[in-house]
Amino acid sequence: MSRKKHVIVGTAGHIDHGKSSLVEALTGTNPDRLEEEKRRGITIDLGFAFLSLGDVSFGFVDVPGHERFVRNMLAGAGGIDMVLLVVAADESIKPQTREHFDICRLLGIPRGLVAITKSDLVDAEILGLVRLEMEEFLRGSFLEGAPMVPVSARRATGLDLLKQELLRVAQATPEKDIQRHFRLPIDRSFATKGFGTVVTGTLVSGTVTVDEEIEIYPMRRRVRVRGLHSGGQSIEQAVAGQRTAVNLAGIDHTELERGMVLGRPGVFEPTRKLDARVTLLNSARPLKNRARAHFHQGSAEAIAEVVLLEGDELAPGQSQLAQLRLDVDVVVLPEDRFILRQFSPVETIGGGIVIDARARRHRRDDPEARDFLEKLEKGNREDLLAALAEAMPRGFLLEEVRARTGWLEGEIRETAAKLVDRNELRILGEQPFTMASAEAVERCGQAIRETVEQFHSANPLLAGIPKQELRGRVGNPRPALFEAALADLTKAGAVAVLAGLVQRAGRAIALSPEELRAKELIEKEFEHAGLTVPSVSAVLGKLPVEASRAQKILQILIREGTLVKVTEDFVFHRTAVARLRDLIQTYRRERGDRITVVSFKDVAGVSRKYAIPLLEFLDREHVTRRVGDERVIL
Ligand SMILES: Nc1nc2c(ncn2[C@@H]2O[C@H](COP(=O)(O)OP(=O)(O)OP(=O)(O)O)[C@@H](O)[C@H]2O)c(=O)[nH]1
Ligand SMILES: [Mg+2]
Repeated sequence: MSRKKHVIVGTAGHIDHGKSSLVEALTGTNPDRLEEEKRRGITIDLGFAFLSLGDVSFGFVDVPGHERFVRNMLAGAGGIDMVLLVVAADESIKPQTREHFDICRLLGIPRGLVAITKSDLVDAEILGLVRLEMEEFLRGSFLEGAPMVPVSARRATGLDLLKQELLRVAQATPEKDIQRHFRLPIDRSFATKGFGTVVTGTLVSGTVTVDEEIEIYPMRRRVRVRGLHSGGQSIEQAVAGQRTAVNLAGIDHTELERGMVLGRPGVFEPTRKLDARVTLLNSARPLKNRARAHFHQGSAEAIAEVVLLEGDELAPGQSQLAQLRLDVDVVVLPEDRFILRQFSPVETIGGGIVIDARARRHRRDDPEARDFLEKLEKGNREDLLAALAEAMPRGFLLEEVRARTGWLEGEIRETAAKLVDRNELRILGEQPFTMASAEAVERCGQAIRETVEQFHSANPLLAGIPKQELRGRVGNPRPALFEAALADLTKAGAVAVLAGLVQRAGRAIALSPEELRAKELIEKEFEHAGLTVPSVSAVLGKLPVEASRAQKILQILIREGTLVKVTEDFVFHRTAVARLRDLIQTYRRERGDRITVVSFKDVAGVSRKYAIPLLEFLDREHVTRRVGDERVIL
């Protein structure tokens, strides 16, 4: 069975110009489904109809023309492939003819045609005038030279020609991509008897199959597809370009609303901040930096603060890089088009194209941020991935790239491989697929080396710095990046990892058994000596190791804090020093806060030889202070 081409046609045009009547005349379905619409004779919300012509299956999205319902029109316009611009022969161009057409241009809708409706109400001369006006109006736009067909829904004239032209334009219209990620912006949600919750929308990319688990964004709830319908038929799989009704299991329809998006689990990342190129209509007033505007994308809407990145004001007809800060989460991808409407009074003022869907807050005058966006905007895939890698110096996962770019997994891997060949990127792990720029790994290695050096000089007695502590000290990169940088250094012979400790390679601090014994001997000797210590040279001279070794071991004991150096010649065990402090405090309690050298000798049980250096040591330690010949105990 040859597959039909799926094309979504959206109507556009001023109120009462005959859009819904024309859709009904073409398809046999009255798109005005609401009671209120029927009663008031106007369209309020989106209506849908289907038509099969030749090898094309059309989904019609009929929009309201009333200026108060432009936001509903926008929810439908987001998914259309071609526009059927409707203008009534008896009224010609009116405000929403212009506004709807502006919206189509801003959304980048590539093709369409014009129906001059109500042709039964005017004579040939007027019809000719309207045609001229429309040609003038469309000059220079994507609809310049597009078919323009006079029709009458009332008399059923011109419909065959219009169908022919619809088919011709549809055949030339690019089809939505079924290969890309499944994305369905919801435009309606309701409950049906026997089925339960149903949402509808235009399937803008990918495919969806019955029984599949999908995710509702931005609420991030996973549900099962119980059934699918399109054009009133039950189907097993819906593909991009189809109007699709999705019957969902495990969720109430009141929890779902227009603007939410169906997608595969874990693929998208909702965002409130996006960088974009914003364009202002010629007819709009200048847009000031940080002005608020209504933002419309897909079927979603939000309030945006527009932070201009290239000036304080955006002039009519101009475009500029900008950051949009939204009041709610949306699901957008680069190259998505959006519409901006003035905050108040509400009217369409412009639109734009998303450049970075996961933007960071950056300063307005930050040239790096601007360079980055220009790279994303103009670059090819490799440039883009390289720019992203540079922006994520801690390393990043395939999933992050996917959410930020909308690329498929295969595209990401392929692009990564090219950058690896160019030595610009490193693949750090497969499960999960982790990458970092070659430069980021290099910089991390540099930081590791510096940190290890600093650690050694601050802690000469420790073998090395624990790995986790080191990772924290070098900016907490992703474990995979840290390990890669460490492995590079190990391979290069710069550092060594022993029992979870990282040290400078070739650093030998381990003591020999002999040295260990010497260390013990020194410690014991001083511990036993209390405050009447032997001279350092006497202790070291007795050791079974050579003098320089003995000196080193003494240094180790002092750095460890086991021994306390009081003068070049006198070293005390820390327990002796602690006992001395206690004695001083007891003296203070019992005999007051003044002590002479004589009393000190008495209390400490030492001769003058020790008393003077010890008192000077206590002064330095702020235990005592010298006042004349006496000490005050502090
Ligand atoms: N004489 C004549 N009247 C028409 C024709 N098409 C529509 N009308 C009438 O024009 C009025 C508006 O038609 P709709 O089709 O509801 O117009 P619309 O553009 O859908 O209006 P909104 O959706 O509210 O913007 C209705 O009373 C129709 O009967 C036509 O070809 N000839
Ligand atoms: Mg209508």
